[in-house]
Amino acid sequence: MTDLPLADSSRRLRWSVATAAFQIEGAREEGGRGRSIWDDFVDAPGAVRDGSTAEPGPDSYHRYLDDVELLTQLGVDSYRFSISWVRVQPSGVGAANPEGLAYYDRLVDALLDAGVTPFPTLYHWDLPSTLEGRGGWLDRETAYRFADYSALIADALGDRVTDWYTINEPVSTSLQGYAIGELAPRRQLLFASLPTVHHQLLAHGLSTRILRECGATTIGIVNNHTAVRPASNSAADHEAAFAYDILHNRVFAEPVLLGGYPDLDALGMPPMPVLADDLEIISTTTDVYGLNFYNPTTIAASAPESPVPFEVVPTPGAAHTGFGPEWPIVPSALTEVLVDFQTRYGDRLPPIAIAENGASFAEPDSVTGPIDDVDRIGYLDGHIAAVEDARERGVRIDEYTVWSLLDNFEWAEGFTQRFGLVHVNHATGERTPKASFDWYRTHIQEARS
Ligand code: GBH
Repeated sequence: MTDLPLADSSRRLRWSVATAAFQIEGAREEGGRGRSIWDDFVDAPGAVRDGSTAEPGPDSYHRYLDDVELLTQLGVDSYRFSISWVRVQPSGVGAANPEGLAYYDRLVDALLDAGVTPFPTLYHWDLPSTLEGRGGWLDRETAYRFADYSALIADALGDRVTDWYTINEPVSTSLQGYAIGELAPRRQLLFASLPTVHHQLLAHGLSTRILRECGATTIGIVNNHTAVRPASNSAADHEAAFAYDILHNRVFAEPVLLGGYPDLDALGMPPMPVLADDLEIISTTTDVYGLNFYNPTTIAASAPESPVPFEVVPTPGAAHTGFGPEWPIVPSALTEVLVDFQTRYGDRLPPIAIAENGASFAEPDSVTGPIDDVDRIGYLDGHIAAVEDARERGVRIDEYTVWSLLDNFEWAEGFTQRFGLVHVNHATGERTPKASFDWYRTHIQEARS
C-alpha cells in the first residue's frame, strides 16, 4: 500500500448522523403516500417481532423540526436521511405527489437554515408495492423506474441539495429480502435472487448519471461491508468464508469500483443478467463511497444438506450488542475493512464516507431522564479510533456517520432494538438525548478545535 501525504489524513473528518424514512417518519397513510413493500411487511401478521407497525415511533413526518433542533445541538456537518419513494411517487411511476415533495422541501430548507448539509439517500429499502407486483428488483425495469424517480427528486431538490447517496445496502435487500426472506419482500429464492444485485447496481449507475446532469457534486452508493473470518483453519471453513466475502462484499463493491463482477461461476453461482453497457453504467465515476460497518462476521461451512454453502457463527471472545453473538464488537475489524479496500481498489476508490456505524442495546421504552449508555459510547469511541487508525495508514476517509440520530423502527425487530443517540418513546414520540448524544457533541467540538 502506498502512503498518502500527511495532509490527507490530517484533513478533518466531517461528522454526520443518519436515519431512514420508513424507520422514522410514521404517518404511513398521510399526505397521499402510497404503499411500499415495508407496509406490506409490517401488515403481515407475525412478520415483525413485537408486532409494531413503524407508527407512531419517532413520527418525524410531523416532528421533523424537533429532529433539526437536535441536529443543531449536536453540531453535525451533515444529516443523512432518506426519501420515501412512495411519498413522492405513490405507485412508483408517473407524476409526483406534491404533498410528498413538499415534506422533503420543508426538511431540506430547515436543514439549510440550521447550517446542516442535507445528504439524502434516494432509496433505503422501501420499494413501491406496485413495482414489487411486477417483479420488484428481479425485474430490470425497476432500475429504469428508479432512474425516473431520481430525475423527479433531482428536479425538485437539486437546486439546494448537492450531496446524494443513491441506494442503501443492496446486499441487505438481495440477501435478506430476496434470498432468505428475513426482510421485505420476504422472498426465499436463495441464489435465484442474484439478478436483484445487478438491477440495484444498474439503478445506482443510472441514477448517478441523472444526478450528475442536475449538478450534484457528491454522489455515491452505500454498501454494507464486513470483515469475514473463517471459523477454523479447515479448508471447508476457508472456502465458506471466501464465498461469503464474495457474496456479501465483493459482488457489491467491484462492479461499482472496477467495472466487473468477481468470478461467480467458480462458486457454482448462476451468471448475472448483464447486458451491453451495464458495467460501464454501474461503474460511472462517483465522488464518495458510502460504507456501512457494524461488525465482523465469522463463517463456517454449513452442513452438506444445507442449500447455502456457509453459516454465520458467533465470533469467539467478543462482547456483543443487543442483537446477540452475531453482532460482536470488534473495532479493529473496521480498520481491517478500510485498509483492505485501499489495498484492493487503490486509485479506483473515491474517498470513503462511513455512512453508518452504531450499536443497539437493551433500553427501556419510557425514561424520565438521559440514559447513561456507556456501552454505546464505548462502541462509537472504539470505531472512531479505528477510522482514525485507517486514515493514518493512508486510507482516504472524509466523513463519519452514526446510526442513528433517533431510536427507530428496526425492521423485522420492530421497536425492540434501540440504536439512537436520542431515546424515543415510541408511543408518544417524546425525545430524550442519551449520554452518547452529549459525548458525540463534545467529540465533534474537540475534533474541530
Ligand atoms: C443497516 O443494516 C441499515 O441500513 C439500517 O436501516 C439499520 O437500521 C441498521 O443497519 C441496523 O441494523 O433480524 O431479520 O431484522 C445493517 C444490516 C440488516 C443487519 C437488518 C441486521 C436484521 C435482520 N442489518 N438485520 S432481522
